[in-house]
Order: sequence, then structure tokens, then C-alpha cells
Amino acid sequence: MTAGNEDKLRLLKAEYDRDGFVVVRGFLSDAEVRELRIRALPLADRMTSQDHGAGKYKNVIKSLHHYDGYLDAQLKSGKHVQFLEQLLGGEVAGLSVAWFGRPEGDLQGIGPHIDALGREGDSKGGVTIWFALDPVNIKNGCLQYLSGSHREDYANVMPIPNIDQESTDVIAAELEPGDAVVHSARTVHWSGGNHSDEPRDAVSFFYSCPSDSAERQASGFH
Ligand SMILES: O=C(O)CCC(=O)C(=O)O
Repeated sequence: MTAGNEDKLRLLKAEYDRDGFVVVRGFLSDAEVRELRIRALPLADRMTSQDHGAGKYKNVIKSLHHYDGYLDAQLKSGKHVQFLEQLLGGEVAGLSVAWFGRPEGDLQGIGPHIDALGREGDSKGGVTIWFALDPVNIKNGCLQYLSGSHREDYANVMPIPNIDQESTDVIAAELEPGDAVVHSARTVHWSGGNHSDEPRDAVSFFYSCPSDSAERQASGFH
């Protein structure tokens, strides 16, 4: 790693540790965004039409890596895996790849929640990297974070009650295609409906962090 890259990583790490999330601009090249779109979107489309949606969210499809070798390889060893390990200072283990679509006019957002590891008795910490495949902004339902919430304990329920979504600690992750946002499984986040006439597609990769210290551990994964 060059000295410039080390400085950049140090800044990103400081931001992640302070806020519980960090935006990484231009993480994927245009070709990599194209590849992710080609792999994820037609598959998600097929699965949506076969009713594989995640329960109440018709435009969320989890476990895409079970159906596509490229996505499975990305989950295990995509370039973001090394980046996450450098950011967190420890190993990560791939759990799932998910499509989070928000087509134009889909007004159903996703309420405040944490991402956690749901198996009974498994209380390891986790991290998520969310890739924007379209320009995402407040109008089409970008992710929003309660900055610093990774330091508190929140119930693993959806939605978490009594979250002040107008707080000055709320940050909207407005991104361009190829930008990524990385968040701790403990950070409270949500997204709004799509009130624009532009789609909002994203792919998330979820990881557990077996070496996370006890105080950073979480207790469920949705
Ligand atoms: O894309 C969204 O609207 C929600 C994504 C999310 O909650 C996540 O990736 O953890």
C-alpha cells in the first residue's frame, strides 16, 4: 500500500470508528458497476417475479450468492473484502449478498434497524458494504444513518421505536454509481420511499467479523 493510500485508509477508519459508517467515493470502476448490474439486476428481476422477495419488502432479495457464481466469488474475495479487513483491522466472513431495489414510485421505505447476526447464540459483530448502482439521494430513498449509534445498544427489531429521524445526528448517504457506504451491523439506519422518477438500485454484501471485540458484538441479523 502506498503512503497516500495509507493516509486515506487512516481517515476512512477514523470516520468509521467515530460515526459507525463511512462513505467511500468511487470504490468501483464503471466496468465493475456494469458487471454488478448485469449479475444482480436480471437475477433479482427473475426472483421477484417468482416471489422470492424478503417477506414484506417486495424489492429486497437476499442470498443472491446462492444463485450466481460471480456474486458468490465477490462475497468471498471481491476487492472490497481486503478493504473491509483493512478498515476493521481483522478478518471478515461473507454471509449474504442482497439486492435492495427502490423503483420509481415505490413509496415503501425501510424503517430504522440494525443489521445483526440472527442465529441463536451467535453474537458476533458484523459489517455491511452497500454499493450504489444508480445515483441515490434523499428523493429516491438513499440510506440514512444515526451517526454514533453503533456505540449504543438497540433492540434488533424493525422498526426500532423512538428513533428521531429528524435529529441533527442523521446523515443521508447520497451517492453516485460505484460509490460505497460501509456500516457497522450496530449502526441504526433506514431508507425512505422513492419519490422521484428515477430508480434506486443497490447491492449489499453482509459480513460477520469473528474477531470483533465483545463490546462491539451484535445479536441478530436480518
Ligand atoms: O437499501 C436499503 O434501503 C436498505 C439497505 C440496508 O438496510 C442494508 O444494506 O443494511
